[in-house]
Amino acid sequence: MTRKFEYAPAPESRSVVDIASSYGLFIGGEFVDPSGGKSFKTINPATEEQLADVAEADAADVDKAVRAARRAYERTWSRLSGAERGKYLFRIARLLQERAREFAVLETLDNGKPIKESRDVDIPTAAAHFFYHAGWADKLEYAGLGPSPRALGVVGQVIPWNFPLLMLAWKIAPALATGNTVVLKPAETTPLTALLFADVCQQADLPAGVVNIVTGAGATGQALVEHPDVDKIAFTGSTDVGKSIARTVAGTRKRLTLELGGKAANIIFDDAPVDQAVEGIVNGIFFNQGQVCCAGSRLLVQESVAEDVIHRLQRRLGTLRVGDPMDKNTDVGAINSAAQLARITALTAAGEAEGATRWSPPCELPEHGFWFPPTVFTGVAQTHRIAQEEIFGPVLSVLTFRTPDEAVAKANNTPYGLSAGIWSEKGSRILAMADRLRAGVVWANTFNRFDPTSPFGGYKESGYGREGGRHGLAAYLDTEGTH
Ligand code: TAP
Repeated sequence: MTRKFEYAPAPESRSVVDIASSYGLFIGGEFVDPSGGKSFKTINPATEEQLADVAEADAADVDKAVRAARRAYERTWSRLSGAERGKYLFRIARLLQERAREFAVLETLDNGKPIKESRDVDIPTAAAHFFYHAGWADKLEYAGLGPSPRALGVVGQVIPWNFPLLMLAWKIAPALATGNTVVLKPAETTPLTALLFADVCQQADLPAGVVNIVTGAGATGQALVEHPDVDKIAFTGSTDVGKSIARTVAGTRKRLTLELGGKAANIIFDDAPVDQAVEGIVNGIFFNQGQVCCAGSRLLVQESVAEDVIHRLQRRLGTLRVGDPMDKNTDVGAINSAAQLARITALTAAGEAEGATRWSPPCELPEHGFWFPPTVFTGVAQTHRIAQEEIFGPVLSVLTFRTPDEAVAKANNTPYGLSAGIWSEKGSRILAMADRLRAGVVWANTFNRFDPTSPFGGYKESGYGREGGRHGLAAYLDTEGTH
């Protein structure tokens, strides 16, 4: 049985996505039932309505998927030339483009993010990752990673719910381009676009077993991490789970890359173009409801302009439209799950209890679903939990500074080191600051820009390894002949 969900008010621009009432696991090129017969519900977080029943993979299913990936690696994928692998990646990229509206609607229904973000950012950037990596597939010996870099074999990949298809693309595109086969576990709350991607793999005639999708909760991810025949684990998610995976993998032959949390500083100097900076602050923290590992969740603003910047920011926040993610005018959509909403609520309560001042623009939140208003905390001290811990929600903590030295010290004063933003008219100041910030990505006079050519990844507790660009290829290759 399938139900139809409609998107876009104008009949001529209507696009429709079919959602099956239940989904199996994608193993060896086909959808199969889970061995334990178990399933879980995925819901629309904006309405709490059930979208579908999804198979829950146990250790036996994960084993089956790893075997399928191993077979595909040995019999097919490792025997193809780079140019032939590239053709499949190009085909997948084109199919993602052709089916972009279907993917965008499904992503928004399953995740709660505004349709204009899935449509303009998530899906096009996912397709761009496949195009970019398709281009590398037959040029790996020119990537500066040694004369004949080799694939690692079978890769286990575990991804979070905040950019479901985009995180899948960040993982699968480089793995396939470099000649590996994949078993991927999407997040429990957002499995649907990964399953639609499985359909795209079939449509592209990708050889069976090259991509396998095992849906389930944390235990499914753990079974994948523990499987002895996996050559590499690539994980994106929380720092706590990342640490436990690192412990599990320690002492085994598995390679590991980790993309974990962040607490980015968005630094505004007194010579910054203020209106542009305010837009950058809004995009930095309210894009995807702030559920972004590199979100600009700490605003560091120079004291002499702080009052003006905060005033303009508050005025701008009053114009944000919070509500139905399927409405293309919506700026802030739903929080992905009840659990995430509870975490945001608890941390913001801690912010008030520790003495920071809380502010939100007047906005009516829908009755059903998981919602949190855009929120700004002023009077934040560096020791406050809202200045140290990742909230992963539409919540901005404002701190001030007087000198560049103070800005650097405050920006670097968290356990994380994923990203940062600098707003200033002076190029020399931007370069000097970028040098001193312990962040894997530093944006200048912009924020939350993503491009497949550009490596992304963290320092400190934000993880290790890079995704994207030439550096991202290294994570999937044996460049020293040691594997
Ligand atoms: P996690 O709870 O860490 O979940 C991430 C993925 O790991 C999910 O698929 C999850 O399954 C699975 N998982 C949970 N426990 C596991 C275990 N013991 N072994 C193996 N896999 C396990 O994070 P989340 O709540 O989904 O995502 C939010 C966090 O991810 C934030 O902290 C955010 O900063 C981080 N994040 C980082 C980045 C980058 S690029 N650095 C990007 C996005 C998100 P379930 O879905 O069933 O829990």
